[in-house]
Amino acid sequence: MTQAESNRAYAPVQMEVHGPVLLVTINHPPVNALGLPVRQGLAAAADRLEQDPSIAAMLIVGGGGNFVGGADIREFGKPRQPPFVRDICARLEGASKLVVAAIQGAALGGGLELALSAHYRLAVDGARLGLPEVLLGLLPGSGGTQRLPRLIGVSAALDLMLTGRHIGAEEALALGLVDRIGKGGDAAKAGLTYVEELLRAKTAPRPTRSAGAVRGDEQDLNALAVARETQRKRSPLLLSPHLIVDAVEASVRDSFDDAMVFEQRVFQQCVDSPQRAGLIHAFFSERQATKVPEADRGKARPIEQVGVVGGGTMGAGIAVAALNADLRVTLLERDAGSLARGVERIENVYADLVAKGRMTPEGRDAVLHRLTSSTEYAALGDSDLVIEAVFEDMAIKHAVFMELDRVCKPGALLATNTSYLDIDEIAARTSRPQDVIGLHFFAPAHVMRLLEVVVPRLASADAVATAFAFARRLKKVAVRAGVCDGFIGNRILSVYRRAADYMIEDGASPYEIDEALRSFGYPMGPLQVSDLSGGDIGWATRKRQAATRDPKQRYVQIADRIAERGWFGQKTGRGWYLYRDGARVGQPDPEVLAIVDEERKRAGITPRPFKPEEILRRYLAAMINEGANVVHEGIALRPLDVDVVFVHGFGFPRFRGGPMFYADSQGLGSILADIETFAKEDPAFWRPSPLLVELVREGRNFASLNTALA
Ligand code: 3H9
Repeated sequence: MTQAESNRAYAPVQMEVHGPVLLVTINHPPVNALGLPVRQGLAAAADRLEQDPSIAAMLIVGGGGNFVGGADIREFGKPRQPPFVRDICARLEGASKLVVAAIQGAALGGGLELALSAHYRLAVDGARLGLPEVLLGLLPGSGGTQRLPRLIGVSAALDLMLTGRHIGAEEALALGLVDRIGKGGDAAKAGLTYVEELLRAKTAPRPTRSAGAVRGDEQDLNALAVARETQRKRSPLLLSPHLIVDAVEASVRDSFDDAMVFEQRVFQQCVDSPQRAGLIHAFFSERQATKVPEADRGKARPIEQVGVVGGGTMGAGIAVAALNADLRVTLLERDAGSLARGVERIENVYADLVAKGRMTPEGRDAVLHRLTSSTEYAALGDSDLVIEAVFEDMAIKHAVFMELDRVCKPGALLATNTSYLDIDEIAARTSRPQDVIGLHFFAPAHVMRLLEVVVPRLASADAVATAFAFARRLKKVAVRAGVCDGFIGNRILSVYRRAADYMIEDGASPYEIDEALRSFGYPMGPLQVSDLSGGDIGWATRKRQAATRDPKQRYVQIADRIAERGWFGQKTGRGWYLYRDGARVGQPDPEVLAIVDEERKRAGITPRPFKPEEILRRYLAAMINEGANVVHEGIALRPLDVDVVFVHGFGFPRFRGGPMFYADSQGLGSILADIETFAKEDPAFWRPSPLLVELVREGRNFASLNTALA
């Protein structure tokens, strides 16, 4: 290959002439994002279209399987450099020659906006179209808020922009978003045929800005009003959904050019917001978390057959998660009765989906066909992976792993779903500790996306790589954790929950705690969560920890007093809240407040008022400080791993990026100052993490540790 040929091969935007058609291919791995080199290439292609008299039309396609994954989101927050996507779009739309986009793979965000500025669009099977900017705290900022409603109508455009959902070629055709579906999967080939056809028919350019689907009638106004009200209820703290509605309203109210000015203004407002920074941090962190040293070194083993030991809530949920990933599953229980109940739990999940119309009976049967069940360990002999989800008792786990060691084929990955037990100790009971790992699912296991991959000392790199590949197959967000009591999530949880308990005993009502956390963006407060998951779970943990608890450590007994009454939350009709007549939303319970009062008296505490701001500062400082400890000890590889765990497993508001990202945004100095202030009243609990102290001393932040490893 000559140098010229090789330059051409690696150009982010390539141009090839096919008769009268200029074929423009965007080739910028991994997803053809519209970074500066792509924008420059597209601007050059627009020049060529305008200037070359032998060219009658332009066809834009993406190379490497995707059209365009959107703006290059690494560029947000940095100085913007022209040419801008919106200007390129305007030039293409205004071209006097025909511009066609042929979409293969993802056409998302700025990628779809580019396609919207073409005069005609074709999508091949498997294409995914969408404007997911809202998920990144943004709005479509290259004309999407104006062209999409004009093309497909206000209501459909609002739906796509406010959910950020991806749609396939068929739905895009039905909505009028594309004009044709190309068969065969090759966008360039199908696109060239289409352009030739359009040229033969002497089809004129058709600017989307002049499309007529915005009518400004009652239906449009009603769709806007409904969207506004829905977002007010659903996302009161978010900025971009509300601005999206405003921008679409501008499409109804203003001329295209005026509305574009408005779009640009509100887009910039989103770009400048901390929510955008938090959401983009969350996006990259999820991907970064899967980059662990062992996954590079090791080789993932194939997994098709999964064994699940234990058919309780967790085991059944894990089985469903594996079945949903097209895997074959064998459920094992110790006796026929438990096995039947386990299988029933799994069947119920699918029965529910069928009842809700989200699955056909045939689809359910096909899934359940891949499920087998047994009470004999021998049935797990050909499993590639076995996940144990039995009672949290070390002796029982030992027995299970000794059996697995006996029956499983060599190379099978043996995983425990324990939430806190020492996996090194479990591994040591087998003759193959290199194949033992923790796969810590969160309930309900088929719904919650977080999976902690807990890596014991002797686990092989292949075992870790296999666990991460398995997580990807299950579409889980996997985070590597080291072995300690509670791993990343539950260990940190136990500390900030203590901070909450202390505040309750010192004078904050449980309901004030929940309210403060909801106002921060949590969907539920910690006590509501406790009621939902069952107060008996935390009670059992506290009883287990009692033997090893430092007797000098402050211990608040309020939760125990509630649990002792059998008030375990929603399932028993009362817990921290009262659930009258099976209600799912609890009411504050005066009897709980009386228990709190009694306990304060017993502990000799005179209650004092807590402002919401103080509640948040204490709760978050405890979380961040323990997060720093977890990173310091190597339990989490990086601060971003803690962020991913909290966003996906513990309801931490995604738009705040995660606790460690949030700490950086507040300034680590102020978090440390808070901890030092709180330490004056309880130095045993409020011990600044050595890592936090070090970072503050060096004027660094948690992000500096993310980039060091990225
Ligand atoms: C926007 O467009 C604003 C406009 O309205 C206005 C201005 C024009 N930029 O997910 P994957 C990286 S906002 C930079 O594992 P998949 C990703 O980090 C944007 N990088 O692959 C990863 O990197 P690494 C609107 C990006 O096949 C690698 O690509 N667009 C971008 O499972 C592979 O990613 C979106 O919100 C990007 N835009 O899924 C779409 N996208 O290998 C966001 C990805 O170093 N992207 N990367 O870890 C996606 O949804 C998925 O990545 C996609 C591919 C479906 C495209």
